[in-house]
Amino acid sequence: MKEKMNFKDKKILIIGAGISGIAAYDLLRKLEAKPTLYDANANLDPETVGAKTMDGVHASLLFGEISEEVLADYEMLVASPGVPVDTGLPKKFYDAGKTVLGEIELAYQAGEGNIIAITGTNGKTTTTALVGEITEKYYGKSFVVGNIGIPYTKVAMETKEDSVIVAEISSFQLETAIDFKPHVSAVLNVTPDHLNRHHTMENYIKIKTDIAKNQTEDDYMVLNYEDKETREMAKKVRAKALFFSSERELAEGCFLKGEDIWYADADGPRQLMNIHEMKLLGKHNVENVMAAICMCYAFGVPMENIISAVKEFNAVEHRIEYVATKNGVDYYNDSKATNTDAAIKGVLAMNRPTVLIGGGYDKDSTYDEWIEAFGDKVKALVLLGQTADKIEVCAREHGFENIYKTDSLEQAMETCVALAKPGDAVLLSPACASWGMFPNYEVRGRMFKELVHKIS
Ligand code: UMA
Repeated sequence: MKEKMNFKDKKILIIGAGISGIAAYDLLRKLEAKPTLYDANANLDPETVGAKTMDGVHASLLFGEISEEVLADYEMLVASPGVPVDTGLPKKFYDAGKTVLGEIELAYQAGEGNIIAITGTNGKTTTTALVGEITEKYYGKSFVVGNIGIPYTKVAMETKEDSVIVAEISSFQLETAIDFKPHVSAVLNVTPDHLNRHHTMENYIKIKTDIAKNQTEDDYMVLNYEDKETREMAKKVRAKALFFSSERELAEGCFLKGEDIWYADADGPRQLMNIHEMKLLGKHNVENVMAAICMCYAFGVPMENIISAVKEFNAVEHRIEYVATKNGVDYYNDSKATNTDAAIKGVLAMNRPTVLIGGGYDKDSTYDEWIEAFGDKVKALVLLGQTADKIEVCAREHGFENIYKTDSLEQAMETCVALAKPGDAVLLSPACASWGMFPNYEVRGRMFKELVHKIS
């Protein structure tokens, strides 16, 4: 085991005063470091931000411009996930040979326990919540943390040697991992996302593969056999690869055969359950379940406990979440579809004519495949946000003309209510991040749900 970093008395700058930065600040204070919480947004109110930390009005805060002189004073940087690390302040720290770490590494250094770490372009949150529930039921307690919305740093001090930590880890968070070593890792799938930050697909894939960079032969990496990129990862890591497949029988791992989920290992193949016994919908969720089975079984949870927990598990909020039926129209919140791949799954899950709300923050994505997936199902596309024009152009290129552009989610909802007929569905599945209009996809999803409930 590598020696843990010592933070005591160190002057550490934390960049980003969101939930990750606030939790990092408190953790560093508890570790007797001397942290300062910095945010590029000069308009933040020190009192409001200070009140979120354990130091209240006495919190050490810095907002807006920061001089080289002040910077030179800090020996370490903790970067929040949303902060790009190849430019700006992080680059300055790297160039000066100083340590840059993020939420996952800081929590790993401060905490203890056995880690299951999950990444992938899509399905992370559902799979993390499911693995969290399976392990919680079997071990009595598990810490479910990370990109799912609870900073790992927030609970790190509560973890013990025998704690179970289930962490959803985004590519943003993996970039700043150093010694972080899960016992079981998973990369569910890799499709283009966040390329404005990671620049190339090669770089994005490398970052995802790095979830296993410190794993050894005693550890496990769960991978999707049907995703070329994740299948290839098995060759690049030391961990024992464990595959799942929705397309073929595997000699070892979890697979779908007809409508049944099977598991095979040295004891031979065995049938585990029928897919209709689970409450989650869609093929992508069968894959998430199979990944969770592999992870939990490798971690040591008995198979019968895994299967009974899988059967009880419900969909996660904001992921093709049924909201209500109003005037014969079913409303679905898929705000978590922040990229085209996730949004395609949202459209495919609909089984009726659909009025689709799309658009948001521009991540340099292309929308062709999403629009091609509309088929005859999407009857109208209601657009909002920065990407509205770009999506409109793309949709028209693909011959889809029934497009309505709006300036707000309220206006988009009014348009949907006017367009949808009894028997139709209205689906918020934007294929874009929410940033620019909302702080995050949860706020966007909740606002959508509120608007649905207000329809008379
Ligand atoms: N900021 C700067 N400088 C910058 C960029 C941002 O100062 O260059 C400041 C902003 O002004 C803002 C703060 O940083 O005040 C926001 O920090 P943040 O964007 O890291 O957001 P947090 O609230 O700390 O939440 C982060 C994750 N956010 C992102 O990755 C963008 C949350 O993931 C995560 O749940 C949380 O930490 C706990 O780990 C959200 C997300 O959208 C859900 N993730 C992306 C996704 O799922 O696609 C990756």
